Amino acid sequence: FHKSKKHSYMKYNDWETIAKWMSTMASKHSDLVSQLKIGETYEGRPMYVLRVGQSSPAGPAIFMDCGIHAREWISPAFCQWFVRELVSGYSKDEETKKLLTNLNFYILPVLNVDGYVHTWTKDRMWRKSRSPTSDCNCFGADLNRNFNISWCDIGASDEPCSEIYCGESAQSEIEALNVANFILSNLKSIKAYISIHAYAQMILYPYSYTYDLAPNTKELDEISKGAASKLYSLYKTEYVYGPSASTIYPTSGSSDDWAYSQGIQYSFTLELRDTGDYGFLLPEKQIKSTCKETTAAIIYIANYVLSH
Ligand code: ING
Ligand code: ZN
Repeated sequence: FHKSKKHSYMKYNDWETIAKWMSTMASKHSDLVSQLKIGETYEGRPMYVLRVGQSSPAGPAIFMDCGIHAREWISPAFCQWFVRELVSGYSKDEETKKLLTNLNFYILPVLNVDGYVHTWTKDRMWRKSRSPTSDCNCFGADLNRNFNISWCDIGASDEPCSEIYCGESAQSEIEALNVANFILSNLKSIKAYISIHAYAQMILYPYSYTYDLAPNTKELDEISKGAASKLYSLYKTEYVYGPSASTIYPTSGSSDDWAYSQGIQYSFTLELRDTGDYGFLLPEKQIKSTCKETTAAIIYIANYVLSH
C-alpha cells in the first residue's frame, strides 16, 4: 500500500499521478474526454491517449505526443495543461468550443513511460527507452531515432550506449511501434502531428533526415511564423522556426518525418523553454507561463488545420 501524490498542473507529476489524472479526466468529463489504451511499454506499463473532442471518431483530428524523451519534464506537464485548457475552454470560450465541436485531439501525455519513471527514480537525465540492448551494460534506444524513416542514417548511432542509439531495427521499440500503429489506424482522420520536446525554443517541421525542403515548406513556414508570433505575444518568449535539419540538426528516424511520410502534411516538433539556463531542469515556477504560451501556439496551429 502506498498513497499516490496529489496532481497539480503547476508541478511536475510522477507517472502514477499522471495515470490517475488521466482516468479522472475521462470519467469526470466523459462527454468530451475518453481514454484509449494504445499498448504497453517494454516494462509493461500502459500507454494511454486521451481523445478530447465532440466530433465523431471519424472527423478530423490532431495527434500530439509529449514525453518521447524522458528527461524533458516540461513536455508531459504541457500535455496535461493543454487537456485542462481544452476541457475548461469548452464551456467558457467560443474558440475552444468551435475547435472541439469540429475536431478531435489525440493527446499522448507520456510516450516514453518507462524512461519517465526512470528519471523520477534513478537518473534525472535519462533520455531513451528502457529496453535491453546487445550491450548488457546499456539500455534503451532513442525513440526519436527509431521510427521507420531513413532509419539509422544521419544523426543517429548504431552504438547501444549512445544517447542517440537508433535501436535494433526500425520501430524495434514497442513504444514507437505502438504510436506508429495508432497513427496508422487513424490515418484518415489525423490531419496534423505535433511532438513536444524541450529545450531550445523552436518550432520545427520536416525534413530532419535531409536538407532537401519538404513540398509544402512555404505553408509550414507560414504556420510556424504565426504560431511563434502568438506564443511571443504572451511573455515575449522568442522562438525560432524552420526545417529541423538546418534549424537544429539533421537526424533520421524521427517521429515528425515519419508522420509526414505517411501523408500527414502538418507535422511539427516544438522545443519548449528554455535555451539552456536551466535546460531540462526548468523550474516549476515556469510551468504556468510556458504552458500558457505554448497553448497559444498549438491553438493557432489547430485553427489553421481546421480551416484548411
Ligand atoms: N531534440 C530533438 C531530438 O530528437 C529533433 C530534435 C526535432 C530531431 C525534430 C528531429 C526532429 O534530438 C531534443 N531536445 O530531443
Ligand atoms: Zn527531446
